Amino acid sequence: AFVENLLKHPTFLSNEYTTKFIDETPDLFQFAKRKDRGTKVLTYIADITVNGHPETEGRAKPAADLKEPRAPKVEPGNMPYGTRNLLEQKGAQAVADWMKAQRQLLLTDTTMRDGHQSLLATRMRSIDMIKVAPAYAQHLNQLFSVECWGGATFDVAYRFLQECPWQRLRDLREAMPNLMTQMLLRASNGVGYTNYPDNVVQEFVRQAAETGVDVFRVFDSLNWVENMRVAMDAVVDSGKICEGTICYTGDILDPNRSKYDLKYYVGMAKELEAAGAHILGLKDMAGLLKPAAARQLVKALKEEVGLPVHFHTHDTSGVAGATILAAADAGVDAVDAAMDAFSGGTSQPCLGSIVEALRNTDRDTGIDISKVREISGYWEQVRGQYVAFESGLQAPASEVYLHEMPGGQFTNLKAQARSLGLEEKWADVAQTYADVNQMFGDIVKVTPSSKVVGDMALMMVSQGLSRAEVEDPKTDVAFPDSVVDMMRGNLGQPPGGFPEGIVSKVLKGDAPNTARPGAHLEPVDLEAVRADLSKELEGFKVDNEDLNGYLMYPKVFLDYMGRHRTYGPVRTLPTRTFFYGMEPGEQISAEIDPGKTLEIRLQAIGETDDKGEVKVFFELNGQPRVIRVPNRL
Ligand code: BTN
Ligand code: 3PY
Ligand code: ZN
Repeated sequence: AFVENLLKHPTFLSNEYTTKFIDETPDLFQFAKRKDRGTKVLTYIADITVNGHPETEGRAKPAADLKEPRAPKVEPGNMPYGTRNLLEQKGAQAVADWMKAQRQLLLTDTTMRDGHQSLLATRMRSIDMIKVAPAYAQHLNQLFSVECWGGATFDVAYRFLQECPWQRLRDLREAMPNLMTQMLLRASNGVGYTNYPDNVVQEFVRQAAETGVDVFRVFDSLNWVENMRVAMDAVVDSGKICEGTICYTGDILDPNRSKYDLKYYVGMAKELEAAGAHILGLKDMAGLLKPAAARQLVKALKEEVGLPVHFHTHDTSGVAGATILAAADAGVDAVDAAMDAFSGGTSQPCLGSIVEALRNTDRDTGIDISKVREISGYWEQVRGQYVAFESGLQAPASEVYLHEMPGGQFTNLKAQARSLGLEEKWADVAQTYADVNQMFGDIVKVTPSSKVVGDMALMMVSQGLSRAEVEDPKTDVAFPDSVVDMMRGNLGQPPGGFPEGIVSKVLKGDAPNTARPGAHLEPVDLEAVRADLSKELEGFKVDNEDLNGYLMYPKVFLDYMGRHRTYGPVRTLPTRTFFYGMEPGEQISAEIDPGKTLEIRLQAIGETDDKGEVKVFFELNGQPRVIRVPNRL
């Protein structure tokens, strides 16, 4: 009944489920608090079994006979030396020096972050990562790093997976003590979509370093180094590795696209070096860097900058593997790849194939390919559990050179266009996205600037507006909020600024702020926020991780906390159970604490009674339990 009350509560339904809800309905929360965690988890399973999960409704379902993924076995005790040991013993600069001295091409595995962010809408759950982490530690100790945090994974964990992103990081860190973890940080935008006050960014970095991030890839969505300094300084102060990153856009081979030429990138690299980066990141988020261009660019960066270079790309076009090999030839120090089963398409190129392509060459990675196959076999089983989130992109897309959408956005925007009834107009959306980019002055498109371009393009296509009409001072245009925000200067400034004409049209003549946004944001009183939050949560002890989650995403965090009180530690459920509930006769286990395991059997599902409720019959550790949930179907 509690769940029903909660879900039918007008505040919950009205989408204004903020802190007020908790203030005004303390009885509900008291009730939730009194229940033990076993009952909460059963309540979740019962609800999903009866009503389905909102996120998988109407989507493809995994085959009924698909088994729970089994991770490769590891020998207890054997923990080979890895890059994390070097970082711990000698520090960040020593790791950078070591990178430059290596002949083998160093690899970062992105499966646990960009791989699933780009292929499965970021929906991979922690349990599927944590199960295989010991195999990484034992068998893939040659990896440079494991990218497993940041980007979109932070808010998706709270928002859609009902789990704490900090706990994921802590668990992975513990399971792979010899490997460096890596995160993607959007500089002043943290892991969000907007500029945060400087002290919020600093506090976030401090906490991420403390909980377990070793390598911070820091980028700015407009390539504005000025707006990266606060985050970069915070990383350097934490003692961890600062990968100051260039976002690659345009085409250095195209003489008509001279804004982002070789000179531009070398200049930015030098700025990042001067700003204190240990490593230079080269982030090709859309997969636009062509093999011949990679050869030129990497060669120039290696000659003119003293930093090791770490290259990241996406295989949307299908030729990213060739670009990686060209970059390797030109002397790149490290590259990103995804495990075979999570590679290709809008994700990274295939890790196993890069290992094989370089075998017996002077850039041989030294990685044990049989272990790659074994671990990728696990990932293949994992991917099968998430068919509901597959994008359906079947083939490489040369179209990416037209629109320049980042890997994570491409399939996302396609789905958004579909939901707006614009599926047949996709070619139009792609062209309009390119037009908007030119109208905004040819900017870097990566979260959050890519979202702004996407919002504008969808608005134009759905309203049938052309670029000329938008730019015509006589046409009245209702610009999306994100566009207004960006033109005000709230994401910072692109090289050369935004074109005056579009700025004055969007801002209706108001003056933009062209200074660094963080310069005029008041610092947040962290302890006051902690005290308020604790009060909102009825005395719940707000630790630093919770506080940082709330500072990035206040509403998302509070919604997560509200559901957590009702459903408990659902992150420990198998993925199939989490998204689809259970079948009568099925038995699962969930380790809710180390050594405390719930053995759960679903016995039967009753009829819906006259109050619209269903009784669901379980056995919990051998004891019969009946849970009542509303039938909302
Ligand atoms: C979300 O998608 O908002 C998070 C997933 C949890 C939602 C729970 S699942 C059981 C209950 N039924 C719903 O429709 N929402 C909640
Ligand atoms: C992110 O910011 O999430 C990205 O992956 C950008 O490429
Ligand atoms: Zn990426």
